[in-house]
Amino acid sequence: MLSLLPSYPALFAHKEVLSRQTVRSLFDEDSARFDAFHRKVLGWTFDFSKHRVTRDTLALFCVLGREAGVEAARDAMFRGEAINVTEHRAVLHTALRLPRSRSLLLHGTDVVPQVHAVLAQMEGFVESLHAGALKGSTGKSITDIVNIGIGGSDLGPVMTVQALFPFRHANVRVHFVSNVDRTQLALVLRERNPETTLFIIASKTFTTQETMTNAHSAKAWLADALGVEFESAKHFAAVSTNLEAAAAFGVAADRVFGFWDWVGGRYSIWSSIGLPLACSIGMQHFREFLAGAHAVDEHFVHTRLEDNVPFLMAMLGVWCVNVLGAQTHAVLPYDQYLARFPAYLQQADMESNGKSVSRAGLPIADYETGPVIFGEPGTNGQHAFYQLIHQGTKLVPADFIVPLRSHSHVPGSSHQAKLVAHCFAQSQALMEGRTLASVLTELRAKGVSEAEAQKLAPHRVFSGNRPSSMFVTEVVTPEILGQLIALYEHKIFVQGILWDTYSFDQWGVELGKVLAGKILSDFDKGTVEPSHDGSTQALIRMFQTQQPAQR
Ligand code: G6Q
Repeated sequence: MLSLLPSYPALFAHKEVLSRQTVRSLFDEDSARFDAFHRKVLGWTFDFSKHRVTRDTLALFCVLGREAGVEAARDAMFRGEAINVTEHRAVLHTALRLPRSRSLLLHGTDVVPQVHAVLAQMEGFVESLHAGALKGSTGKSITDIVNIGIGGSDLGPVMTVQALFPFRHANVRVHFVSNVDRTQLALVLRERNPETTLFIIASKTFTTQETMTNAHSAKAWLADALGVEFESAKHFAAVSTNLEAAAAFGVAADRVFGFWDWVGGRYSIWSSIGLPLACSIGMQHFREFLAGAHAVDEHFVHTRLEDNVPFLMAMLGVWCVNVLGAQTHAVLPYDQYLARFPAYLQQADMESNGKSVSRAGLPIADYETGPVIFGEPGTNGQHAFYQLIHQGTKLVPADFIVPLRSHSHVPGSSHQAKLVAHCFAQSQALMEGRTLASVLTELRAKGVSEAEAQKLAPHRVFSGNRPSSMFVTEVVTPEILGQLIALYEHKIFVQGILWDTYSFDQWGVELGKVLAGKILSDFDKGTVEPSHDGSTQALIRMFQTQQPAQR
């Protein structure tokens, strides 16, 4: 447990020492502060110099990481040990991005050839699609792919297809349906031509209620439009570990793309769950995406902790949450194409480390685990929730993510310069703040009366000293995006080690599913199970009064 590590108390003593200084004063004292507190990792520069840290803090981070056994835990994951203990599984999303020349034995079998066989199968499918050779049941080429999946079978594909939109293939459009709310399916289908639409049913288990409900509705939509005799096999593909269930649904064997139980849902974008992305950007780009992530794996495995970026990201998070008291963490991409990156990370991080029981099964009572992750693209967020980050009572550490070049730049346009200026300025403002004296000076200079200046000034003060990291790259490409996601994956992994949680299960999503089943059974039977609480019973009756219209 984190609180039992020998060096944990030293972090608090160190915080006291640091509290005599601000980050601004640390910059004033040390002209090389940026040099000491940034790292380059592949195509990214990670600047953490605006955090409340010194060289002593970094040394403590490394001591703590070694006491927690981060390196040994990392190596066990990469070796394929069953580190997902509560589900008795290995955690090998890193194997999905291994080059063909490598091997990795799991229970005596090399998984790398299996991984590359599925990649080859994906390649065949994607090439036929792009060539217009995939035909629907009326003989027309497929032009629109609709991915039906939820959670890990949706968020990665949605985020990456959007992030890499500039790399899309001209002949294909990719759409997503995840919610069991029929509105999402209806909105996607109203613009589609059934003759040229193919659905990918993406479900690791092929039993998820939302996904199967949408899949059956999609089949009914096709049958309505094309006649009940339409060739279903020409309009469906499936991505699943449950090959029998996919076949039973009517998906042709060569269009079922497998993956393995050692791939967690929220870590599955690298597997055939990435098929919608491959359909959008093509296999060459998809392989570059995998290569980007693999390069980060190599960095994570082979770099000493002092320079190991996922490790440093993780320890800065632990420092902010456990020592400085942060409850949240903002993810702020300054790239419209990365708009869904915060939502993607929300799942990756909060489903992994939103736990309150230690690996030994004991309650974690004396320290906090994963923070609330939230965010929106800049500059929009600046006009919405940044107020609280700058002047609220809470400490909100932030990650700014910014490519210097935009895919949408046109000569003479100032959009990108303004976007980047705002990004840099926000992290500067959070760190520097603004003193009462400087606000008063400005108000007086504007001719505001002394009484009015004294009244207004406190509202315009920024405390500053608020930590943020800056992730800078030249331009987002498949490889660069692969690197970014992998950096965060390994950060989450390291934090799970520090917090002593099992990061690769998600039992917290189960109870609601069970209770929904009971409520649905009440809806079906027209009864109200007396074991429900009074509120739930009343709510069930409210729906039942609407039922004739809603069933
Ligand atoms: C992710 C979770 C969860 C999962 C969905 C969809 O790590 O396991 O979000 O991805 O519940 O599950 P299926 O892919 O089995 O439909």
